[in-house]
Amino acid sequence: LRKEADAIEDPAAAAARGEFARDLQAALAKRPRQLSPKYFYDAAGSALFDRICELPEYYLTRCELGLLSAHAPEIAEHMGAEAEIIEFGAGSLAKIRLLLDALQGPGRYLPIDISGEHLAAAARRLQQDYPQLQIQPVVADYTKGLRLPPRLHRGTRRIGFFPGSTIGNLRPDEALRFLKQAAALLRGGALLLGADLIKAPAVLHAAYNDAQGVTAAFNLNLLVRANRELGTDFDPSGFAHSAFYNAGQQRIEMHLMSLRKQEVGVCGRRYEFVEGETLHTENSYKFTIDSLHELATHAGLRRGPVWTDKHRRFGLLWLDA
Ligand code: AVI
Repeated sequence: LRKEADAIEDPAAAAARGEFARDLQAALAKRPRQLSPKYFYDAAGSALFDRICELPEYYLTRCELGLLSAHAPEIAEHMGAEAEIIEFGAGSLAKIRLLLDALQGPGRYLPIDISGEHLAAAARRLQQDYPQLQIQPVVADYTKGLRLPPRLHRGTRRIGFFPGSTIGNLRPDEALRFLKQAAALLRGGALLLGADLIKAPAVLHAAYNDAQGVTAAFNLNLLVRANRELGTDFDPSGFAHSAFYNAGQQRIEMHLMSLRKQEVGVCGRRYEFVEGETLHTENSYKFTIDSLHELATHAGLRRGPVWTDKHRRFGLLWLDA
């Protein structure tokens, strides 16, 4: 059955699976063991992330939605009419709705996401609610060289939207590369960037160690996904979710920690985990407004207005490209 399914798998899915297998093997072969967080987002992982956004401890989404709805008219004014909006890592397309409600008919909306099924379903729902809007979903890994369809009209302003502090999941060198790429793609327009700010470690810790265990399920789903897609034999009950604030690096680290000595098979190779050994699955960097401006300036973006909540938990930055 597996062979038959492989035979009819579309080439893009097969290539993605091959990349996942190679990256997982490379991650397990080195020390410390670390894998890109992009592998969290299969359909189940994307649904779990949507649940994380609703958790009482996970203030990021609520804060950002609050900022977007409070300042949407002002943001819309900066965007101007007829601009096209390009959202990087668009997920379930909830945040853009706040801007769309304030904008008078953007030219076009291009949501970019790595999870094709999730994006297609979200785009269909959005289209139902905004029938006049031209939506053109792009399934791509926006951290790699990105090619976009040509501008709608010559001179159409492109506004990038990179919310959710997803920038924090990139390594600092990747974040800089991404911003440089965004500056080039958006030249003449701007980037609206949402980022989580440094705060009391206890608040950060709670956001990634929720009482309902949704973040733990999100982290462990990586192993379930590997078993399903790659035929690995991870025992998810043999691993525990571990998340903590690394103050020196100004980041939350998420790991999957082996609860015992065990061996795992990945595409014909076996890898040993000793008790307590981890697979580092995600970094979530936290910033200051100054550190974000410094990064953006380095990438060739120019600082514009900043919106933040009264506790300065989250920042929304306008950066001219
Ligand atoms: C998508 N990203 C910004 C989330 C974050 O907070 O770093 C992913 C996440 N990981 C655990 N909880 C949420």
